[in-house]
Amino acid sequence: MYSESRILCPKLKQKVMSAEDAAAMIPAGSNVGMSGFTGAGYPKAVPNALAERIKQHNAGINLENGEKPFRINVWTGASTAPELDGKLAEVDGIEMRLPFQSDPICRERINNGEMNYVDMHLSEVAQNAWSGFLGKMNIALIEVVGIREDGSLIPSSSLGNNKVWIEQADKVILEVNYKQNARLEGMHDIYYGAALPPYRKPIMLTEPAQRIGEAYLRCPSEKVIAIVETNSPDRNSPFKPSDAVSKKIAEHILEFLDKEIKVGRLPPELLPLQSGVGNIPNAVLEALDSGPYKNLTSYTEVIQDGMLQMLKSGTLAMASATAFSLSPKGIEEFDKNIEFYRNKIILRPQDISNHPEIARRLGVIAMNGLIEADLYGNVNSTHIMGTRMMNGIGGSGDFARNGYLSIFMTPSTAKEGSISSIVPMVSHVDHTEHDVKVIVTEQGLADLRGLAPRQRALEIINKCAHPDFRPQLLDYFERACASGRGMHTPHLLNEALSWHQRYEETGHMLANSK
Ligand code: 0RQ
Repeated sequence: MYSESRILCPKLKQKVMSAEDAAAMIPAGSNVGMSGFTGAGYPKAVPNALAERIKQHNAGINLENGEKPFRINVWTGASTAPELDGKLAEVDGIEMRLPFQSDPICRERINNGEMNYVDMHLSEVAQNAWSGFLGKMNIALIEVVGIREDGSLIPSSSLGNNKVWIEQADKVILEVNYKQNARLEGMHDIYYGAALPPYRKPIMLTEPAQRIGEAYLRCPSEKVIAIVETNSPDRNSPFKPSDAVSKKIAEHILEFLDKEIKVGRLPPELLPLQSGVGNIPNAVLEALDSGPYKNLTSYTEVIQDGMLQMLKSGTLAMASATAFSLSPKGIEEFDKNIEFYRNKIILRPQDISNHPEIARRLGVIAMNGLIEADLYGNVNSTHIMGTRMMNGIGGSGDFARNGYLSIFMTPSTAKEGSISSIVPMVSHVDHTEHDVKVIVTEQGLADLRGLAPRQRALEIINKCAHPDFRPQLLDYFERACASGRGMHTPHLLNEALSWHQRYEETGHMLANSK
């Protein structure tokens, strides 16, 4: 099929088969651990074939006779792509999904109550699987770049939880993707020293550039039941060019970092950067790249286009992550110049890329998006109007709580100005006031460090809220303070969530909107 085989292990060569035959080996009700993290390194053929099998099976069953629909539980590293999450969700083939997704069809099923979703800190998935909290893993379905003579695996464009899935699963199905660049070989660093308490030792990683593990995934050949050869690219959408709002947010962050350097709280090369995915984080990276910085490092989850650009210009000396999350243009750039990037990027398992101990030791500067923040600095990153799941907490909590600086950023309004991102009380909490150090909107930056709750409220209203919503926020705050109830964190309990209620009833959060 291909001019040069990437399956060098003679024993495993005999296991090559079609995606349909491999999918037929996955029983209904299985817990399947799949590779994939932010649209990189996910299996591309078997999930599709499995979705087709599920569709046919479910069309032929009689629910009234007690026949059960064919569904599986899908565990991954993080989000995948339409070929995996989208296809399986379309045929209603997912019973339970963890730990992170961003697929529109999955989202709809989750919010309609048709799919269970366990939204977890990404650093904790491996430990939870090891401990047995998640149940028994039946099958690991992993994309790799190639299989070496000794049966070890060359990982693909993401590592995620692949090490743990292979260790935990009874059986392994591999997809060897010829489209992935063969020169990814050697870019991974897989730590094999992790253990459960009480046998856990410190993970001695003291600099982002340090290697503490192995370049290949160990995989007992006898576990491998099928190998499918594929030739498809990772699918990610292009980034939107920075708009005025994201540029303004980036400007505020740069000004803040400059000030921190001037007063000696940050070194000139900053501290290792963690950056969430999306257009605003990418705009911040672009802005950093046009600043005076040199030799920065990153200790993050995902390498996006902005980081490639920073590596190229020398702004960034190296980047540690668990996955790529590149636009089609970014993939082209990476493939073209892979020799340049290969020794500047290290991909690690996500329990190491997001490890709380390491994030705290390195003093990461965490920069993530939010959906809404409240007057006191609590942040909701996941739930629209308190009930509807957007994506999930992902790695934001791993870095926000353990980083040296935890910055959250958002436009000050959503949905054409009808929603304020700053509300009296968040309708769901992902990051508590104790973990959130800085909030930034295009209006300005609120530095919450060392402030008591009422001081934080004024800082957030005055610096971050959109002017249309500022008077209504101040009015709420002042009446809460005057209410004679607790003055530490003043609230009017019968009004705290009234902005959300009003939006759902009238389509606007302002009390007197037309
Ligand atoms: O919806 O496109 O339909 O208009 O939410 O909002 O402003 O485009 O921002 O794409 O950066 O996402 C928090 C979701 C922000 C993301 C979140 C609507 C808004 C739009 C998206 P439309 P934006 P972003 C590393 C770190 C958690 C995971 C994480 C996220 C859509 O950053 O998933 O940080 N974070 N991981 O209109 C109603 C509001 C709203 C709102 C925004 N208050 N009410 N709708 N929207 N605010 C990566 C990993 O962990 C893998």
